[in-house]
Amino acid sequence: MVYKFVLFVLIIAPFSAQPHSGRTNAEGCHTDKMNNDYHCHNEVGKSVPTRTHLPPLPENYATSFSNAKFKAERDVYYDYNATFYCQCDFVFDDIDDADNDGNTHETMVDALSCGYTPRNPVTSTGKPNARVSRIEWEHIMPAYIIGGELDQWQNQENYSECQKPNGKYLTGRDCAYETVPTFRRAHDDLVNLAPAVGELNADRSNFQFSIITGETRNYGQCDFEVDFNSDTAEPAEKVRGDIARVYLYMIQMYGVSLNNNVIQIIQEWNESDPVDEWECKRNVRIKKSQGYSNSIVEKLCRK
Ligand SMILES: [Ca+2]
Ligand SMILES: [Ca+2]
Ligand SMILES: [Ca+2]
Repeated sequence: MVYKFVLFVLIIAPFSAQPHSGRTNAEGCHTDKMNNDYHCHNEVGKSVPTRTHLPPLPENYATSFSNAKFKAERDVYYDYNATFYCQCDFVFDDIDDADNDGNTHETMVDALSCGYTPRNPVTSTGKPNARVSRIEWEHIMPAYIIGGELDQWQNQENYSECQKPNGKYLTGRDCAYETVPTFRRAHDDLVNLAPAVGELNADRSNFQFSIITGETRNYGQCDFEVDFNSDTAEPAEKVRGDIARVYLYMIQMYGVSLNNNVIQIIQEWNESDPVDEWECKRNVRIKKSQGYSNSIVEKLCRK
């Protein structure tokens, strides 16, 4: 526990060091009424947001995951049609019916725009793989990493609220979503959602990000690797910082804990890929749409 706390201090302090006055309790912590935040101070007086209280739920926060996806499309990505990992062009509505299936209301990825070649163009049953041409809203930090350790996720049959009228139980993820408000908020947070090619979202699954030896190109020119042996994925250099800052935010906002190796990688990625215009713009739009956004990005964009 102490180790975890020290780690937290080391990670978060550089982004949030805002010394201020205020009476602290025996653990050096206090409630900051102005910011509606409970946090602690280390020995050099720097603010460390070991957050146990989230800000009040903003009025305009997503009311469900489908509402979050709707908000992401309408308020954030309406004029920025590039997928997160591969920067493939896409449209939200395939009005030209590029795949000739009669559906003009589906998302459509322009594979040629980014040199993407699907790893699995057909499914195991021999049908065209629908996930290669559509975008899906990727949880940059997978839902499993956010809430997979919750008892509601692991042992949903202990929760009567998670029993359906037919006697069966919700999946662990759905049970956590229905019964743990903090998880629900984290799950629907627009900061953590980005449009990705469906196949990449599927392949990445809930794998942790890491550096993978070599540069295997399983997706054509798209610089994205998935190692199914070590359950890890390696994103392109230009999105590593974006990912890192989402991770740092998820730790700070929702108290997600990660192992030391991952922390080290995200710290490096935060340095090697600094914020750019789009990342800043995205963050401003998210704040407007859901009431709050990534304060780490906000500060870096002000510099
Ligand atoms: Ca179509
Ligand atoms: Ca790579
Ligand atoms: Ca970047």
